[in-house]
Amino acid sequence: MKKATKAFFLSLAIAGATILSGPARADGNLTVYCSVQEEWCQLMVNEFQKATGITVAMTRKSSGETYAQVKAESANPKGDVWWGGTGDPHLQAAEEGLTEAYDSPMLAKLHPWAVKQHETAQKRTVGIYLGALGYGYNTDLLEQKKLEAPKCWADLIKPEFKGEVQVANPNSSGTAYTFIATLVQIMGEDEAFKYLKALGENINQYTKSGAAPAQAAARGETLVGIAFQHDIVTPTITSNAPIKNVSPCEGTGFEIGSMSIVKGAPNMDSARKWYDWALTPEAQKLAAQANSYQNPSNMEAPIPEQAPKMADIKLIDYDFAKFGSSAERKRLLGRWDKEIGAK
Ligand code: S7P
Repeated sequence: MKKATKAFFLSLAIAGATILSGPARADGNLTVYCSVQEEWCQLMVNEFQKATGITVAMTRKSSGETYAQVKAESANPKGDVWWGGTGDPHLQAAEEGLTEAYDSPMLAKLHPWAVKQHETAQKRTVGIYLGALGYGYNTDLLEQKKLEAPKCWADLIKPEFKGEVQVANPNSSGTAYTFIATLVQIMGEDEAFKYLKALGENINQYTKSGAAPAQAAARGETLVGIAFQHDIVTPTITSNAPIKNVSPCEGTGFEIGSMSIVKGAPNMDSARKWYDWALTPEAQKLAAQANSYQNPSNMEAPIPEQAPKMADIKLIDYDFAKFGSSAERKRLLGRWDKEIGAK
């Protein structure tokens, strides 16, 4: 047989064998829904692929949006792991049976707050990091506008801040839901909604993503951005932005950033491998490399030196079981839509 003909038959045989053996083994793939900043999502994916050889398809969406996607796909799940994002929607997904119970061998290495999140969710989610809520203001704009520096939540509803404040929409953003739940826990629900209504007068935009207001304040597009404090630190490191971080004087809420395996995940073995790996100190150290400065949940993972110091922040005793419950989250979002969002 001539060389070219031989090569032709050889390629046919290889193609046939590939078709007969079917697609790549399901466990060699993984679909991750990621709810932190894109840079961190991408770094995690790259390092996991290197460490395991598993091919990862990743989509980045805010926490509320990912919750909605997991729910919409529940009859025919497409995602395997939901990694990152505020804990409340992960707890809601757990309660609604959208995620899978799992006991990772890494649990013993985690801080008690991360394990408590796992227990609250009947093992269907786990804490991966901690971050406090606050706001940042652009120091150049503050000086230009000759305004006194805000220190408290109460300052943000003053008339001089009209049109100067940005926060996300709580339907898409876990950060913004944490904000509402924080106010309700500090002020009581009716006072909190009065506050949100007054704040509405000063809001220039309800963004989709929770970190966007911090980035906008860093760029001088808004004077104040309400966000997690670690998201306010990031632009000071990446672009030396003139933004000052504030821990509000009344106290503030915090998030237990969480991770869950989707119920009926098509690639369950790979999902568990990701879950165990994401709880190692090596994986958690990647956050700072991607300019994300939360407090990690593995006790052996170092807290980045740039991370806001939790001990210096007046933290409320955030009731995750209540504010992560399906009924409460639905009710508060419904009330926000009716009284604030629709206006
Ligand atoms: O940027 C990191 C971070 O703040 O983003 C997560 C957040 O839920 C995603 O943003 P949304 O508010 O848009 O949902 C936080 O968990 C995380 O610390």
